[in-house]
Amino acid sequence: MTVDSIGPSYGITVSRHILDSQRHHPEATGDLSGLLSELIVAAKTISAEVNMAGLGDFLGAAGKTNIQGEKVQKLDAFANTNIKRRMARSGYVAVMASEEEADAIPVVEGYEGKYTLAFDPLDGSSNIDVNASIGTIFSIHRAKNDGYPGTEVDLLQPGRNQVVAGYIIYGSSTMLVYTTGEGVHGFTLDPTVGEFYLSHPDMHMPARSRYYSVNEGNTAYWHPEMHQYMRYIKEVDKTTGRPYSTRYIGALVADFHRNLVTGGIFLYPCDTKNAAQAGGKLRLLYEAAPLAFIAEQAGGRAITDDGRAIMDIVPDGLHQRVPLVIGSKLDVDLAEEFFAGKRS
Ligand code: P6P
Repeated sequence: MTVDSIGPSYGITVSRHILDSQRHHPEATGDLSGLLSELIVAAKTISAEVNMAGLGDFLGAAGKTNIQGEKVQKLDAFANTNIKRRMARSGYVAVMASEEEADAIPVVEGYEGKYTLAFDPLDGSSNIDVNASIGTIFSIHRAKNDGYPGTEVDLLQPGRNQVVAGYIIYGSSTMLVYTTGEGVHGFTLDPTVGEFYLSHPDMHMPARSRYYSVNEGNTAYWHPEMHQYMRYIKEVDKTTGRPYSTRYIGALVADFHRNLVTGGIFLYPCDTKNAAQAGGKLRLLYEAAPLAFIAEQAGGRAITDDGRAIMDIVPDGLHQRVPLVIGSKLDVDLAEEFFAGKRS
């Protein structure tokens, strides 16, 4: 990606891009475009608050704990409420799931639409008070019964069924990255006019990288195969580009976005840190599956540490956790060999 390639696309707003994409589907009713447009309004509102968090009363904890057992930050609560209320009355959604809500979220009666929306309203919120990058992740499926109130059954679909997946990263700039299954496209918010402009058309994740993203604080809790993989990528061997460099922001959306742009591998395997993380820390429905859709569309891979494709896993609950190995294809392939015991 070079600066020059941003120039000619600058004038394409995300709304224009969505409508152009819709033209490829004569059967489209415009509902999906409408859903995305509403979600983008919520994102702009969240971005504005995130960018001023230090000025108002938005830093710190909200004084409650969510279904994940995590302290809810004030901005978490704001982002969650903002998305929930806007989308519940959009007329495009049948049912929603949020990281911040224990149960499926119904929409306003009479406003039932044809899609489901699962979202992490503010991923990486431990970064809020230290002004590090955070983000919103979303996943959209077709509901099973168009126009009727949706249920948890409509939400518990494998990532392979996703219609749209995307995220908004609130970083040095606010970016929207999404896929409808026709490539991955990035848009940068111009806050002076409140528009997302196409800045990263047709994004591709480099096949091989030299960056790894992992919480080394969990080393004592890893399985032997993870230790063997980590030892390998840290060995000195210039002919194979080793040792890799470590980059870890502590917000999945930020670590994933960097790896999408520069290449890299993110690993959060099963560990013995605590029972809640025995099956992995990250949530399938609104973290791993949407990012897996984007990764695969950008030429990357996303698997569990026992080699299952994230996109093939049928969720058994709204907040099911999974181990996650995601990023540059050849790097994930290599990790997979170690985890399968084919290399040591
Ligand atoms: P750890 C943030 O809380 C999150 O869910 C992801 O965004 C991030 O990748 C992960 O947890 C960080 O976990 O254990 O390294 O703090």
